[in-house]
Amino acid sequence: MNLISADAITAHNEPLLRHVRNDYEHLGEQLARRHIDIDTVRQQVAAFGVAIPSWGVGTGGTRFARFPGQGEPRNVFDKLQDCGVIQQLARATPTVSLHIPWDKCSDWSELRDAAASAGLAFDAMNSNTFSDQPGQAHSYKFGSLTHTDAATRAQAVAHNLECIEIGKALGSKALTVWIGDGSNFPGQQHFRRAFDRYLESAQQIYAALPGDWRMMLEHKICEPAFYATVIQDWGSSFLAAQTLGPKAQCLVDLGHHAPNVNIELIVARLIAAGKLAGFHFNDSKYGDDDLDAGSVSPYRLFLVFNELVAAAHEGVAFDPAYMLDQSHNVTDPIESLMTSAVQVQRSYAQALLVDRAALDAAQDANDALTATHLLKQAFQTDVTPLLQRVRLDAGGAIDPVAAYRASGYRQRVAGERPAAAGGGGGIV
Ligand code: PSV
Ligand code: MN
Repeated sequence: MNLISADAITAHNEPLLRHVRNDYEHLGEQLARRHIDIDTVRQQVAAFGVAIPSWGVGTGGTRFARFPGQGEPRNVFDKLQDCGVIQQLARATPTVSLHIPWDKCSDWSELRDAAASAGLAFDAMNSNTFSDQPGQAHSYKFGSLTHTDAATRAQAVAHNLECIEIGKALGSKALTVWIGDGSNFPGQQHFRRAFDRYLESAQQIYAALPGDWRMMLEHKICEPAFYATVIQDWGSSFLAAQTLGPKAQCLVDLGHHAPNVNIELIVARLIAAGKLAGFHFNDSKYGDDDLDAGSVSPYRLFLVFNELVAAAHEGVAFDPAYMLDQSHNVTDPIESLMTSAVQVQRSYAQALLVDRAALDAAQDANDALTATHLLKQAFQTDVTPLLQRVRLDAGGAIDPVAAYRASGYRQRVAGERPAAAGGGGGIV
């Protein structure tokens, strides 16, 4: 795969090396005063990875319009190449999550080899029963896994089973199920019966999961069913996961909650119940805006990681899957995804800096001010030199966006990939 040359990355890094060395040393001194060993934190951060959604490298859109970018990927191989560049420069995204049928191809072993040559592996598979595909026998206009018609439900189940088969060929270990099912009018749908139908369909999918796979149930408060979605909130998701069994867990997409909902509290509850599947990271102001992770509320992202780090620190066994899920409407997707991956990595690094013993003591003493100060102290620490060092050690770029722009990659692929059509509503 034609990525960015190693020489170009070295040329970018060379003049910055001295600054990274000095800044890292300075940060190390600051952290040492707080009894934190910077090298230990660096190793933990270096082991962290967040998956890229294959659909994220294409330009997104809204219900109103989509404005295509230059050199958009034409197929799953182009998408993998873009993901390869992201990983090459930012070194925080070793896996890609596919969406079927958007990413269908004729030879899965060829795709697996292509991924390996770009230094990538496959994360969770995503099924799509929220839109109709050409030639499909039954429409999902009124639902899929919860449809009133048994044949439509069977078709949706069969699609999920196909996703599992593809995932097996690619080395994936999880299936993420998000449905758009629900209702747009009060009275349109019998709430309890629709949920029962969901369980019945999901049970058939669950039964087909290989022993070492997980089924990740993704809830969403609204859209496309704006009155009520069947898997609306973490409560519905949790009920379903409980009913299905241990391989079913709840996936938290940060954009799928009502404004002001305390997402980090939901995360804590799911960890405690052994039901946290993982995350789709993005940010939002109003709803499922799919803005870049941490672009609006970086503190909230940090607070989510604070719960994860706290649980790990306390020895709770859990293994969340991390993925970005964003729609890039006005930026180059590669730049947004690199920036978001680093933002997620940053939040993790900051959460590792929380003085857990002091926080425990402040909580036990009901010292609210000290407790919240301890979180702020970690959040306000600029860990940039640590992240730069992690990228450098792994062969990445000190400043991924600058290196990417200097490489001319987008201009190159724009010459190879014909311009995509713009026009009407895009994916969300
Ligand atoms: C739905 O809004 C969602 O978050 C699900 O994860 C889908 O798979 C994805 O977005 C599709 O864009
Ligand atoms: Mn999502």
